[in-house]
Amino acid sequence: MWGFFTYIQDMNIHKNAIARLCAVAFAAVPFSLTPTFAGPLMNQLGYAPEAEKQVVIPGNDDKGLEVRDLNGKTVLKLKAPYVLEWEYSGEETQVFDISAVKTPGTYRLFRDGAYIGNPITVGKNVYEGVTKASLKWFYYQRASMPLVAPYADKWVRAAGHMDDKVIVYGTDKATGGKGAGKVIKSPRGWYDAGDYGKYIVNSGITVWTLLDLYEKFPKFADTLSWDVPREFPKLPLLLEEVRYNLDWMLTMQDKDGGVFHKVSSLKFCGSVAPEQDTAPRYAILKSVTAALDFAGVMAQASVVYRSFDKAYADKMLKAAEAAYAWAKKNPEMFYKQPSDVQTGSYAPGNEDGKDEFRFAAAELFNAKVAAGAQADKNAASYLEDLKANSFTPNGAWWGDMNMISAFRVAFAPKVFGDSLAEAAKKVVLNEANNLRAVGDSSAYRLPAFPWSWNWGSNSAIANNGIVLIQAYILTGDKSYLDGAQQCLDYLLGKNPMDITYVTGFGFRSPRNPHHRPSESDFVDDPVPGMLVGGPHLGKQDIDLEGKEHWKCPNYAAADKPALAYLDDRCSYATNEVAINWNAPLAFLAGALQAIYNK
Ligand code: G3I
Ligand code: 9MR
Repeated sequence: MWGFFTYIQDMNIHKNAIARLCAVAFAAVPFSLTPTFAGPLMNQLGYAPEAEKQVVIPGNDDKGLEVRDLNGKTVLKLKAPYVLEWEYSGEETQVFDISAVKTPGTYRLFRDGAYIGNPITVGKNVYEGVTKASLKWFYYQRASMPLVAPYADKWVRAAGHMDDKVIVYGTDKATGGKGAGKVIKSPRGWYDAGDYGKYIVNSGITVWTLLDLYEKFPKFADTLSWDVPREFPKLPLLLEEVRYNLDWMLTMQDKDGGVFHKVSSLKFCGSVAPEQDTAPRYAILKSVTAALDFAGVMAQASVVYRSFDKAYADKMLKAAEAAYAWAKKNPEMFYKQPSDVQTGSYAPGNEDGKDEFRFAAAELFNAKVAAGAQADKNAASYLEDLKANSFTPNGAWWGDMNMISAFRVAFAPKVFGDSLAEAAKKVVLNEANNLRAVGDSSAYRLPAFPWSWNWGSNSAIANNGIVLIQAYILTGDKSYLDGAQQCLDYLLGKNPMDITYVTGFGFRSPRNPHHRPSESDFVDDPVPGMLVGGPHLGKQDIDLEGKEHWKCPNYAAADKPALAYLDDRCSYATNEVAINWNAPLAFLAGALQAIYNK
């Protein structure tokens, strides 16, 4: 269907026509009534034998629940539990705990003698597939190279954005405007999301999360394999994929140590394939957040890659130190989107800088120690900077790297000293305790706060799960692992939409993500393994300024955050995909897979 839009694009019909067509698309979207699915709502991919298994059924009647194996034998009978109301959907629900079902197999649920819902799988490797697919998706996001068979399966495409003639945009106060207009090479890297921009800030939390999955579960990560062309066969596959983006990030550093904020065209292109987007591309401005996110990730990567490639590790550590030095000289140079640039900014709400300084200082000190350079004067200054900047309890997102720095320090008392490590551990466990308390008492058993329901809410839930995984590793307390399970269960089906929010997985999954390669490829199935942004009340994608709501009554009228989702390509506020959303999904699914399959 979306090939049709591409065809229109090729006919150069005015861009607004595309927007109007989106309106029509909203009107045409076959919509069901507000989702009050009879349920049962559950993790549609199943559960590990020892995992907590909870089934949510909207409603409030007194019927119990029966679990039967495929031979029809009843293995568990439960009475109707108490009824709770979920503030984020307005539903009354009943939660049935079927954790006692541990024998691997497939089961069915019965209520009042009737079979309800989907089959439930209990087994050892239920999250291996989604972990691999969510990691392989980064290959599908690669700029500057073609995706070919057999690796890309039916989603083969030509190379787009070689980025070998990227124009430096705008004056550069820190170097007296010498940068403007020069042309640089900035190839490779991952497209950020449904668009074709490449953004340093969003690469920061994304790369950190993927490398931390490797740091926390190296043996598990080494068992993962997916079918992609190999360029560095001596590297573990996960590290080779991340290197594709690290290589691009290194091209974004200027001679003065500063780091360009992003590479993109000046405006978003239409729903076209990468090779059809031929507008000039720019390296747009430098920023202190880009410099610090770059510094933190390069320092982390220098530790992770050191045993595989010392020269590469040394290059990254040197780049990290230069970026940090530039940031110290330009602490207020926050990104301000120029008026003629309309691509993503990763800036509003991110003009604090303290969290990025904390993140970079922690990673740099850790890297200096790993490189045997703790006596170096720079190392001492990184530690001083870190100590001068106490931790705050906010959850991790692209605009707040604090929790990421707390993860680093909490796990390394030998590097940072007991008192700093204890302070960091306290921040992590405090957040985990708050999440666990909400998860264990909410009507959907979901560790979510009111502020989890922003643009990209699914990534907020995944990042909440990561806090709980980190707390489990720090303490061995399984209640944290159960909380992480609750987060993954929501993303994979235990939600009011009764879908998994990951393309290509589960009984029902998103079909129309806001993802230009999927919209323009004449392949009906979207690229698999992508976590869509998820519901929230922002509705930035609906023209609400005094005009009639687009004909998508449930989405436009939704007044509860967990219901405000629309599986439509035009809904970039709820149905786009992004690298900083897939990374925590891969971490969460991978961590549960690694822990339950030790
Ligand atoms: O932080 C405030 C919070 O205090 C407030 O309560 C809340 C509700 O008003 O808003 C929060 O700010 C939101 C911010 O994300 C942080 O969550 C903004 O409203 C919201 O507009 C902003 O959305 C960002 C979106 O770009 C639009 O700028 C998303 O986080 C960000 O993930 C998304 O990123 C885009 C890239 O720019 C381009 N590539 C696609 C990518 C994914 O959509
Ligand atoms: O495709 C763009 C997506 O990556 C961004 O997250 C989103 C918000 O910045 O904007 C999308 O581009 C839309 C633009 O904002 C408005 N006109 C339609 C564009 C394509 O849907």
